This record gives sequence, structure tokens and C-alpha cells, in this order.
Amino acid sequence: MNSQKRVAIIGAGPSGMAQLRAFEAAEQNGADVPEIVCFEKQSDWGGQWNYTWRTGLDEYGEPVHSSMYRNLWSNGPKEGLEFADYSFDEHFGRPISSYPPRSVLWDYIAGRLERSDVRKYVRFETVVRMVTFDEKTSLFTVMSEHLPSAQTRSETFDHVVIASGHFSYPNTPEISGIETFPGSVRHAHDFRGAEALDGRHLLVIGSSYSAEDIGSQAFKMGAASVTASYRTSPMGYEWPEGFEERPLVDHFSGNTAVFADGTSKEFDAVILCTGYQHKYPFLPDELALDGPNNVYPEGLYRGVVWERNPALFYVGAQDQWFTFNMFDVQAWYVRDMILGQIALPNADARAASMQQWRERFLALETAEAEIRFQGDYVLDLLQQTDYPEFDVDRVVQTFVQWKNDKKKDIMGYRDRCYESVMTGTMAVQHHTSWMQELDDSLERYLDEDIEDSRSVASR
Ligand code: FAD
Ligand code: NA7
Repeated sequence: MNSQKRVAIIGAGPSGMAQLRAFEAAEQNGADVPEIVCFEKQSDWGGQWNYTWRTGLDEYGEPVHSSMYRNLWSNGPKEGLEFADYSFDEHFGRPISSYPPRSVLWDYIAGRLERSDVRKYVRFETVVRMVTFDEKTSLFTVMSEHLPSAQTRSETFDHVVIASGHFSYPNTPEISGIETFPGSVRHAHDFRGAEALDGRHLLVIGSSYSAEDIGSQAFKMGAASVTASYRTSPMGYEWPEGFEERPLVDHFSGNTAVFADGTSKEFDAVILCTGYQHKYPFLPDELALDGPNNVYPEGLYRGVVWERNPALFYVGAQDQWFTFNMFDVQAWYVRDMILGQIALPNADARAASMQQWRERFLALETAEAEIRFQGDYVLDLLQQTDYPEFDVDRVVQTFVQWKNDKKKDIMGYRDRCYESVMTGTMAVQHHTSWMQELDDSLERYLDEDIEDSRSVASR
């Protein structure tokens, strides 16, 4: 009887919320579902999308989770992440633009669950401190702490789903002489807004999403110059005047950075956009995923089942082109394994499957190939569950189009519109171009009385 089982979900970000929704959907279809407890250390759900002004440690002395900042707008089209069981049309009641700000996406993720009754399963402000597994009983013990009361509790579970994210613990490399830099030095995790960079010369180190977005954000907010320093290869966009790419910083001497090509430049601020660590401080090493941020982390059968202990699952552990709808198909798949509706193959079959995917992964050479790989992965899981079918290939095409649109206009791509794969609705332009828009609130975004600034400008 599944109802006698207990499942712990660690984290109520988009992945944990997908897991809650998956069990709810099964229950609505008459399935006998286990008892669920979702642990969330923040006071609300939404994970990264739950913005906080805090950095470092929070009010309870816990590491702050979210790395998001003011004026963060979706960095991919919303048509790539739309839920198949809850469309943007259903939530907003009218077409919206393709690149909404954080507050709008948070509203959308939360909206799906607010229609349901799953909030009662979440213990907010409750951090998981330790998870252990007992070979004799085949049960996990989860030790948690309710932060406001400092009360700890240990309980047993048949399954644990890790949905704690992997963009919270910064990777901060040592750079020679950086301790002599007199301006501000921080990691992207602690960046909360670019307003103070107005008129300043900014150096971002890294050449991935954070470097691109924080650099663009600073440029938009009036930085005197933005320089992005790459380790392996430049982002290669046609940057506007005042935005350039240089090779890796060799060393700092005071406020001067000397680059690997021998050139140098003075800066006022440095932001390390050098990525994050897979870190699970509440897991013993035999249960903890480790390794680089990529689309096929090692040790996970079908990207979700922990090979060393298949009663443990990870949702959202890979690097992400697909996000919300991928977390959904993963959560549906994990749910069906827990419900016994999908059988776990034997260890040899699992190893063969992982090796096959791993070989494909190792042969990937371009971003487009990675997107297609992740599309195939999503389709593989989708075909095994009753998650509402959607045209994964069209989502892949949307991402490919997005990459091309970025290549054409890195500062203007967020003004473009795409068609929803789920509903066929064409997005509409936001009333203000991304470059001009300095207010990321939900209220302003949805305000239909604001005149389209493009039509005002063209008069
Ligand atoms: P998270 O969102 O990180 O949620 C994990 C949750 O687990 C958090 O609520 C956290 O408090 C909780 N938790 C962690 N440890 C514990 C513990 N020990 N006990 C209890 N609870 C715990 N994706 C997009 O699709 N579009 C974007 O534009 C985009 N922009 C991004 C910008 C930034 C700066 C970052 C960092 C990420 C961005 N992403 C974007 C990717 C983003 O990570 C995913 O959209 C999504 O938030 C991942 O969901 P998750 O639930 O797996 O992890
Ligand atoms: P990513 O995508 O993991 O990228 C990390 C970047 O940091 C990447 O360009 C790395 O260069 C670079 N890096 C890592 N270590 C170093 C050192 N030691 N020196 C210089 N550069 C380094 O992280 P992001 O923060 O950009 O994005 C994470 C998520 O946040 C993503 O999902 C977005 O949606 C938002 P490399 O190319 O490996 O040489």
C-alpha cells in the first residue's frame, strides 16, 4: 500500500513544487499516494525565484539561497519553460511577452499550486540538516530544524527526493593579487542590482549566463564600461560600444587587472560570474551528487535515480536549457517509480542506459547539440508517464531560434515574441522595450494602461 509509505521532498523551488504537483495529479486520478513532507528552509516557495535582499547569511544564520537580483528578466523565452498542464494563458488570462521579469514568473509558478491543496505538505522555515540511510530497515532518517523555534526533529521516510537546487553555493576561484583590489569584489550569488554601477567600470569574470546577464544589466543601468573575462572561450556576441571581452585575468595589481594577453585595464568593481558548486551539506558522501554543472551529471539513472541508492532521487540536478517543464516530467517519472508504476531495471540495465546517454553527452560540441540532447532526454521521460504530451521538438526549435535571436541582437533579443507550443498563442510585445524598462514589478508589467513606449517614440 503506497499510502503507508512516506516521501520526503527537500526544497520547494520549481523542482520540489513539480514533485508536489505530480503526486497531487496522481491522487486526483484516484491513485493511492504516499504521505508527503516537503521541507523548505525559506518562508515561501519558488526557490531561486523567491527574491531576497539579503546576502551571506539569513536572519537565522543560514546561507541565503537565492542568487537572483532586482531587474532580472527571464533569460530564455517563457515558451521554452511553459507547463503542459497550466499555460500562461490560463494564469494571466491574456497573452503576455516572451521574456517576463522574475516577479511574473514567480507568480506563474506559484499560481499553479495555489489552485491546489498542496501547500499543507510544505514545512516552511524548516531546514534539512542531515539525511542518513539504514541498510537494515531500508529507511532514510531526515533530521530537520524549524528555524524560528530552533526545534529539531528526526523522522523516517521510504524515499527522499532532493530538490534543493545547485545554483546557490558559489565557485570562487583564487586570482593572484585580487586581495589588493580596492573596489567591490563579489560573486554573482551576492549581486542584488546594478544601480550602483552607474558610471563605473565593471569587470565580470566568466563567460556564461551570469556574466552575460549581469554585464548586460550593468550596461543597461549606465556602467561606464563592462569587460567580460573568459577562461575557455568568449561569449562572442556583437556587444555594444563600451562592452568588450578579454581573456582570463592573469593577476590584479590594485585596481588594475592584467589579462592573459598582456593588456590591462583599471576597474571600480569585480563580479565573479564563475558558476556554482553541487553542494548538499545535509547528505553523507554516499548519497551526495558531486561534479561539474552539465546536462548529464554522473551517477543518476535517467537523470533522476541515484544509482548508489535507487530509493533516493534528484530533480533538477542537471544544467538547464529546459527548466520548469523538464522538472515536471522528471517529477512525474520519479512519482511513478515511487508508486511502483514504473519498474526499476536491474543494475546492469541501468548501467547500460547511463553509459549510452553519457557517451552521447561526451560527444556534444555545440550549444544547439546540447539543447537537442536535453530535448531527447525530456521526451524519453515524457513517453513513460501520463504528463500531458507536448511537442518537445517545437520547444527545441524555440530554443534554437532564441540562440539565433541573441546572436543577432544581444541587447534587444528580449523584445522578440514566440508562439506557445502548449496553446498556439503568440506572445505580445511588452509595453516598454527591455533596454528602457527599469521597473520589474508585476504591477507595472501587467498594467494595460501604460502606453506602448515604442508607439510613443515613433510619433
Ligand atoms: P531552486 O530554485 O534553487 O530551489 C531549491 C529550493 O530548495 C529553495 O527554495 C531552497 O530554499 C530549498 N533548500 C535548499 N536546501 C535546503 C535544505 N537543506 N532544507 C530545506 N530546503 C532547502 N531558469 C529559467 O528557466 N529562466 C531564467 O531566466 C533563469 N534565470 C536564472 C537566474 C539565476 C541568477 C539563477 C541562479 C538561476 C536561473 N534559472 C533560470 C535557473 C533556475 O535555477 C531554475 O529556474 C529553478 O529555479 C531551479 O529550480 P529548483 O527547484 O531545482 O532549485
Ligand atoms: P555556469 O553556467 O556554470 O558558468 C560558469 C562560468 O564560470 C563559465 O563561463 C566558466 O568558464 C567560468 N569559470 C568557472 N571557473 C572559472 C575560473 N576558475 N576562472 C574563470 N572562469 C571560470 O554558471 P552561471 O552562473 O553563468 O549560470 C548558472 C545559472 O545561473 C544558469 O542556469 C543561469 O540560468 C543563471 P568555462 O567556460 O568553464 O571555462
